[in-house]
Amino acid sequence: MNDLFAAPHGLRTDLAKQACVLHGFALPFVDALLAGVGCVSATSLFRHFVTPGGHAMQVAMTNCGPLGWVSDRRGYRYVECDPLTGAPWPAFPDGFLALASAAAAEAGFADHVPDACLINRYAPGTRLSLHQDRDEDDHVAPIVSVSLGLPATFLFGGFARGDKALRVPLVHGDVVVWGGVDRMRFHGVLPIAPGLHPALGEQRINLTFRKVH
Ligand code: MD3
Ligand code: FE
Repeated sequence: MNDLFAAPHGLRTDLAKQACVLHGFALPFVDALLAGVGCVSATSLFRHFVTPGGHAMQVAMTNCGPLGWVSDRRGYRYVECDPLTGAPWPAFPDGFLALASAAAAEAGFADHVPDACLINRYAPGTRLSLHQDRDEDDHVAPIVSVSLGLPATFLFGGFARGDKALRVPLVHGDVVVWGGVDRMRFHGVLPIAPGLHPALGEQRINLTFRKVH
């Protein structure tokens, strides 16, 4: 969608040696991505996982692809089946893998084939506190993150929780790719500001493509 919330396509911002923002890279894929999120979430509903500490997460989540990330009182892990349906997670919808590998290649990671896509949904006021993604076996393979809907401010941190974090504004259609030496950086999302996105309304959707095994 060509609107004021979107970034110009083609620009790139390097955040670190092996982390960058590909501004507007997902714009040509947006219709397919939104249709895919609709299909996936009709089968495997968005839900608020409970953390091992017993708190419901603010971000609502679902998954598609061979593996999905889940959390409960027993911990965080990747599983083949949705605990709500008992069935395998929905397959990657059309366009998902093509976008993920094209973005990874553009960022310098050739032949990236993810086996999981975590879909996060943020309402205004929702935040994601600083964390590392360490539940995957592969701590070097890139993660491709696609932002849709309301804008967000990312926190791009260092390798210790207390390291100073860069604030990175992200808008509808932006893709962030990070891997290699930057794969284990702490990161998070500041509370989403209230707003109404023309295509998505009062929400931000983030897709993260990962290689688990
Ligand atoms: C990682 N999601 O699901 S991805 C997650 O927007 C997660 O929903 C966020 O973190 C979201 O685990 C962030 C984008 C991102 C951006 C910059 C990073 C991840 C990063 C810098 C270093 C490491
Ligand atoms: Fe993360």
